[in-house]
Amino acid sequence: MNTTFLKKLGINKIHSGAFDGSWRKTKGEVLDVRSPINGKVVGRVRMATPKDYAAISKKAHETFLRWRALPAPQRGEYVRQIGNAFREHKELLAKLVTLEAGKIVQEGLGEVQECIDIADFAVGLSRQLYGLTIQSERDQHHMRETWQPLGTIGIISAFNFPVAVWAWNSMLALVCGDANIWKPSLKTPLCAIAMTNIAAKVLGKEWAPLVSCVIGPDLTVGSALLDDAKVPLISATGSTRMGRIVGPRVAQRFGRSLLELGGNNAMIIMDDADIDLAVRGIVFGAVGTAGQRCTTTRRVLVHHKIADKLQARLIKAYKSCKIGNPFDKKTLVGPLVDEGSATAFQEAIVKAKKQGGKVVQGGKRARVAPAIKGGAYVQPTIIRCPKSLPICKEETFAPILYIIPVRSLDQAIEINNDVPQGLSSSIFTNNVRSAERFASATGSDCGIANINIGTSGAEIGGAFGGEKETGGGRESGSDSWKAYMRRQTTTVNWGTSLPLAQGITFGS
Ligand code: UN1
Repeated sequence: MNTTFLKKLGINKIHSGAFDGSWRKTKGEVLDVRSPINGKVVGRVRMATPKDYAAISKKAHETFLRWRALPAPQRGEYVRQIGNAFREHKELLAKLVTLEAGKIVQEGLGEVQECIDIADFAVGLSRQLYGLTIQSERDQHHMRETWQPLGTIGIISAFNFPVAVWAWNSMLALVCGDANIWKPSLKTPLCAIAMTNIAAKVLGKEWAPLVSCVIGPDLTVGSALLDDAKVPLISATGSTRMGRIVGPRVAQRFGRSLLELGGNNAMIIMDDADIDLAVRGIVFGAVGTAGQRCTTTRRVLVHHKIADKLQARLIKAYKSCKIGNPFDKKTLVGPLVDEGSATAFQEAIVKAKKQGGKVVQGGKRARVAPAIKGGAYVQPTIIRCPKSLPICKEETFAPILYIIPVRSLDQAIEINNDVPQGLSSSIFTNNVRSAERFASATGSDCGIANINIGTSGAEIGGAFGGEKETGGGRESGSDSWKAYMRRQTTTVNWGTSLPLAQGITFGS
């Protein structure tokens, strides 16, 4: 595979794993970075140590102290230029996402577009960041609520969105007046190096430590980040298992965490649904990114009257999905990230069968061209279940779809909600009552409840995240920016006396 383009993104043969304005001379172990496409090493990173981390944190904090004083629209101007730099590098970055995360080219481009979009969104926000004015009970007084910069934000990101999730967090954090330290997945450090280089170049020497980056082992460098009292917010995306460690650990020091963890997303297909739309929505949601999105469609809850028909349509559509090299324009399904994921895929299928599920499509490792044999390619799989089985409540990060027939909307909503996770959900129906019921207080309990579109592929303008074991955090659009700031209440007395609240008289 041709990797000469890495040079254009400033990635060296053995790259340093610690950035605090410039790439430090790290002393940690060397990490081999493998492409999921063929399992071959495409880069090397000399990882950071806790000592590197300490230096980075200090510099980020010092830079934050100056950055927070800059008017927010001036901060936004830097972010505007960073967004433009992402635009200029869109193709190259997408290529890197494909190489390192194994996404097909279209999805790689889409991911970089998310970075551009959130930068644009953040620029607009930089002239807003609205607070409130509040009536005071005291004469010649008024109250206001303002939003102030928070500090250095720790960003922990997963392999499956190796550039966008950082951008969601860091572009908002920058306009909010914060610095950030990025700890990317050890499976996709090259994407982090490239993004850091692009943003740092725009920020220049004075501000580059705002986009610090640390690539190192979870147990040493990750722990240092979690325990760092100078990092008031940790925004972590990844597994529920990871979130269970991050949440309590950060809370222990009264830090905040913004968690975006696993999903187990269902699509409800009613008997009045537009089946053509539903099939397209399911295929993109379940097969796209080889089933490795936190928003991937994992369950189809279909009205029993149309279950067989829908299943037949899906099988037909699945058979036409080309599996293979994600650089090949015809490919729709690239590799899983590594062998471990392929093993989890196979184990889930064995379990599902034992529990009464029937594999009606796929179920095996996929046969691919010899040149990419080293990758973990699997067949997108459909398992028909007589009812919701225990395995249907688990998130397996692979393209496995459970089809579960339901008798009514009530039952569909009940099964939709009867899982530990609560990220995304959707309904396909042409009945406005069913649609609105699904997205009401008595409907889906997820952070995302879509109508006549799939569970994945959210736009950046909405708040993104979910409930229960998904972690409760919201990032990206809407008012998610508030997580990156501290709220301040100010009461102003513009009169000549000092009345106390609650009518208290104190002394004379
Ligand atoms: C993730 O998988 O962590 O809605 C994020 C989507 C994407 C983001 C997924 N915009 O599928």
